[in-house]
Amino acid sequence: MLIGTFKCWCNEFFSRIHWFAGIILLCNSSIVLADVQISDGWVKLAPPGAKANAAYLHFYNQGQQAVVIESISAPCCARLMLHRTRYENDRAIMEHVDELTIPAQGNVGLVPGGLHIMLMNAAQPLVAGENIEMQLHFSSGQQQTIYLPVKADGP
Ligand SMILES: [Cu+2]
Repeated sequence: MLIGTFKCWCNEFFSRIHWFAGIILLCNSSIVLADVQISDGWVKLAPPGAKANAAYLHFYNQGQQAVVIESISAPCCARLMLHRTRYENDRAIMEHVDELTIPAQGNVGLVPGGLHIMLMNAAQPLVAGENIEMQLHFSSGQQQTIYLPVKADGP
């Protein structure tokens, strides 16, 4: 009788463990994006009247699989684009970039003069000191919200 009770308790205990394990697994699947760490993010305050602001940040993918950002959006602005600045005869040319791949355990830096995010047609002029909310849209279908401060000069 005692053994039977113990067994029963034991079974319940283990089924609870399974249940917890299930929750941890569920959590893990949503942590996939937390594999991407963001640092040194900032939005450069454009001169008054400018229709676009550039944003810079650093991605580090600590996961074992490459991560692809397909698009970026922000409530502040009609459209966000990924750009790469390239120099031709001392002239800076901005090219549209379709998607951004962050290799497994790799870094991608968006910096002045290189890759950057372009925030087009802000509904209100951006103000130094405010934080701009952006959504990163990954090829996995997941999203990550980030906040980047607006600054007049550097990060
Ligand atoms: Cu640009």
